Amino acid sequence: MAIEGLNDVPFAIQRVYYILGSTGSSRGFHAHRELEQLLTCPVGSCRVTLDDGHRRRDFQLQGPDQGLYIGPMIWREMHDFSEGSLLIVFASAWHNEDDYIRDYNEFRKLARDGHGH
Ligand code: T46
Repeated sequence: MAIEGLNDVPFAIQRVYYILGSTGSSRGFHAHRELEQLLTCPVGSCRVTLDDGHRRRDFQLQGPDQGLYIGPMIWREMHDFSEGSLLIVFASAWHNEDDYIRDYNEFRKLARDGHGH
């Protein structure tokens, strides 16, 4: 699998990390103010819930031909990892805790007021 920044994804890739999934674990539960990411689950599967402050939608990720782009100010949760699954994430910036919004009520207010950035 090959991913090219500014070609396959609409941003320059500055960081890559992966999450090894195990049954029963959930991750995420936050939004990013500015970060852009592409998620792909080339091995196994997981379900990603996205929320823009107005509505929620679930995406099932399974296989290397699927990628999920997540722009700024989107709440994300990852659920239902299959045992031994591999979620690879390509990100537009280095890790920065200041970019996180970890409180859902704060996120929803900012998103609805359009003041996230
Ligand atoms: C996201 C979803 C899809 C680092 O030090 N460097 C890193 O690059 C990352 C990703 C994390 N960390 C540390 C920060 C925390 O102490 O690892 C710990 C767990 O991070 P976080 O709570 O962000 O983990 P996840 O798995 O809930 O979320 C991750 C990404 O961090 C996040 O940006 O959108 O995957």
